Amino acid sequence: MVLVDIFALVTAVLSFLAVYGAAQRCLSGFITATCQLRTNPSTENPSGPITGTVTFSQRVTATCRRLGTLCMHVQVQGLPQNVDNHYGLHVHESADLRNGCESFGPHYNPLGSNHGGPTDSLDMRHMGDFGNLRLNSRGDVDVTLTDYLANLSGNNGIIRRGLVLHAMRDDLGLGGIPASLTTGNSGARLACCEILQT
Ligand SMILES: *[C@@H]1O[C@H](CO)[C@@H](O)[C@H](O)[C@H]1NC(C)=O
Ligand SMILES: [Cu+2]
Ligand SMILES: [Zn+2]
Repeated sequence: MVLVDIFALVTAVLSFLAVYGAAQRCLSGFITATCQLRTNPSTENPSGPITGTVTFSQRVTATCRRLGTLCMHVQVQGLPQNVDNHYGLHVHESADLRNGCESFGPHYNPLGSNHGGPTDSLDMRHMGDFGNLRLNSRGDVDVTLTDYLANLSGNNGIIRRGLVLHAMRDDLGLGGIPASLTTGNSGARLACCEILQT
């Protein structure tokens, strides 16, 4: 009799732990996307074509529907040098290539903020203000970036939006001129692509 009760108790405790443990861990996977950067068809790049690939990944917990930090692996070749070899990188509103990268519209800004830098809080930056890429010693870009704010999916997700690489350094909103607060004064659109889920 006592043995049976102990057995029942142990079984109850174990099944509680199993259910509770699963709920705490959640089921997790990754959501991934890619973007194939190409030279802006409406600008001429004297140094030849720009090509690049940005692969995005973000952990997503299926039962909790929480997203982790956004990771981006960015590779770009063929960038022309500029004054300090910094190039602004942002998510723009659309990925409409009808007029090259020009028809991608302004920075994707669902929260109505001013332009900023990646470490700024959500009311001080746009969703895809990823700051600057820098050329490495080989003259290209191969970096892994993380972003604490942007999500691939869900409300205000960046999939199907446009990614733009600019001709100049993004001043991260600190330049003190009107263009700082909209574009970081980062100049022409050198290359762009659509962020597509993979
Ligand atoms: C990103 O997704 C998480 C849910 O996982 C949400 O809490 C957060 O508000 C989202 N971020 C933005 C900027 O929408
Ligand atoms: Cu931009
Ligand atoms: Zn911006």
